[in-house]
Amino acid sequence: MPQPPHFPWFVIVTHALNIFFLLMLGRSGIEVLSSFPKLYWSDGCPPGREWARFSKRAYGGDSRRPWITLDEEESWNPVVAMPGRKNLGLGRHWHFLTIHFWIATGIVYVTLVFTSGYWVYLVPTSWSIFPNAVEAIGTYLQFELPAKLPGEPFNAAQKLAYFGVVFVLAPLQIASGAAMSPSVIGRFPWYATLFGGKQGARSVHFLGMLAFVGFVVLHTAMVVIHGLPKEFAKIVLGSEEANRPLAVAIGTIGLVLIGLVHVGLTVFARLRPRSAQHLLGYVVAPFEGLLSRMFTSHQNYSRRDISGYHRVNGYPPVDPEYERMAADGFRDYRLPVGGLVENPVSLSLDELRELGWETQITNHNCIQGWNSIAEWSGVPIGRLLDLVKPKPEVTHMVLYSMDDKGLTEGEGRYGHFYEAVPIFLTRRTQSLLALEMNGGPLPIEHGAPLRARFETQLGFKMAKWVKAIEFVDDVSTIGMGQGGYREDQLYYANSAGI
Ligand SMILES: Nc1nc2c(c(=O)[nH]1)N[C@H]1C(S)=C(S)[C@@H](COP(=O)(O)O)O[C@H]1N2
Ligand SMILES: [Mo]
Repeated sequence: MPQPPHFPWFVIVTHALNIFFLLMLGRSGIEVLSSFPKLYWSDGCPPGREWARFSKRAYGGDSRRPWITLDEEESWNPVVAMPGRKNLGLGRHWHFLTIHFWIATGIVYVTLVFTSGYWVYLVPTSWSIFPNAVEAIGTYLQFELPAKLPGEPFNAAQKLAYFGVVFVLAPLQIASGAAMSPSVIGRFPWYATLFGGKQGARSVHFLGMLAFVGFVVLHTAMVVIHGLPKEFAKIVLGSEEANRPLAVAIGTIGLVLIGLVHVGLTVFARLRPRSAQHLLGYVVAPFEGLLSRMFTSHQNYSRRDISGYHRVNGYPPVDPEYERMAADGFRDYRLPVGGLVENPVSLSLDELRELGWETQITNHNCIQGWNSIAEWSGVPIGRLLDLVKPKPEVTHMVLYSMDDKGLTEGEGRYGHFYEAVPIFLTRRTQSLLALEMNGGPLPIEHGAPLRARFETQLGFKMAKWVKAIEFVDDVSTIGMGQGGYREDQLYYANSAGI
């Protein structure tokens, strides 16, 4: 086979795309981090045990006032974060949208690397690459340029660095990213343990991001050291001998365009968040929905795994009626279940218990990034469905909650919490209406007297303080019509499998 060109077209194109995608993944990833700017090595995120904290505020599990994890969110600048200023929902949308294209680009690149024979320039085939790379670095440190490997486009240090980025760092980011998805770790709990748990995966993912940043900084510095016009000629026009001023002009215009597109998309997301949510949702939602459909929860942690402290999200209801009910142990609480059903009912807690009882120890994944393991006991939702018999046209089960966010959350939010859950999730294993937690009655802050559990979904779907349940064939007339309170007010995705 003839030697492939040193800078073939596919390297030029995928390199340019990567500049755009990595910038997007980095910025949107930073947005995700801003919603819970703390990193842990152990699941449960024990308060005070973070190994890194990018926030001045520290909360303790022993705080007197109940505090919620939305209070831990930081507002970061849109220059760095995409789209910035506390928009986790859209940050995740941009991240997941970009992942589609970044992975597709990677597949095309790696396929062409191997089918074109380009791999010989990229994949070291001898251990001598290590001493040679050390020698090359030594040469750089003497302010000289090391020689290229014979007949190849790169010196040993470059070859090793590029190999590491393509075949170690990028796959590690993909693998650690997947280990944070509730549907993946709900179905394959062992997978997250490869990274030391979800928090380990989150920390590895962050360190991988830093490695990418480090690589980009060094790589850019090297372009300058090697001679920017020459390097641009190679990566823009494919050859050192190409017209260098032309290459610099095209390359510079390309970089400016990438910057302008980032600015444009950021401004769009900030000014028209609902349009951005919908537009991005077209691409992201099928992917999220597929994961939720493919995987059911098979979690079976042991009592030893239960987290010592379980974070809270959402302040409990503050109305006197709730406080009165709580004071007498919810004795006269009744759960109305209606909508498009054959047999509407209204059940007391004792009547609910008689429908069936299950206990499970599972991993709770908040969209913000923390997790916690707890034991939940209650009624399998399938039993409730057997009783009320939803009609065939039903698409969602809607859980209405007692907490009015306008009274507790601020930030311009208003209205009662609710979440609509696709009907296929309700008959899944480990889908519960929980009445107990860790062997005792459900505590007020965790949703007493009744909260939902969907163990492959993000936490925000698991409505607490459930007031009523309705089966519907259309969610567009409920709340702001986005399928849930967090979707309405925080632009979260409607499906919550990743
Ligand atoms: N009614 C109601 N349910 C809710 C919320 C809320 O604010 N109100 N927050 C949700 C979110 S974002 C999460 S992560 C979980 C947190 O459950 P926990 O407080 O028991 O840990 O509850 C979910 N259910
Ligand atoms: Mo959450």
